[in-house]
Amino acid sequence: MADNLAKVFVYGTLKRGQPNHHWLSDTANGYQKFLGIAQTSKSFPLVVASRYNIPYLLDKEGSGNRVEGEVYEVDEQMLSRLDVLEDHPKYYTRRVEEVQLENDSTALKVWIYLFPKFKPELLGIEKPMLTSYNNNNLPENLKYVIRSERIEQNYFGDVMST
Ligand code: PCA
Repeated sequence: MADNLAKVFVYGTLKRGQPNHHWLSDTANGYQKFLGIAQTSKSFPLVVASRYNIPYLLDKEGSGNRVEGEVYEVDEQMLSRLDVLEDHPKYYTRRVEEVQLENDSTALKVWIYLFPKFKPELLGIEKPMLTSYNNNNLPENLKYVIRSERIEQNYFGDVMST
């Protein structure tokens, strides 16, 4: 593979069995290879928020939990496709953080999509901070709504501070 390869850690809808995994598995988007399950070295709040029940890793280091996710090796084309999905850098911000692979606890520096511009309400007591996201196990009222089923596209005000 002549192309530059990068590592990305996904913790939300991009994981296997989750609603946006097809972005990663679609070979038209580029190359990807699963490297393993990992945990963030630092803790961050992982919450489900907005009227469409989107998972966000809030950029508030030290709160929440060490979060579980999956590490993939990707090429530049795939990474730029994921940037489109996550609307980096306007919405999520892609940044390098350290994670530890589950099997051999190797520390890796990986790309991760954090959510920096969050409303303080997202840290409210009524919002559980998850350790691992799984849309299939969430109650009906917290299930992810895919883009094609969204009525109102302009929902950023639910979650982003201005
Ligand atoms: N997709 C990205 C960020 C949040 C989301 O739903 C991910 O799975 O890591």
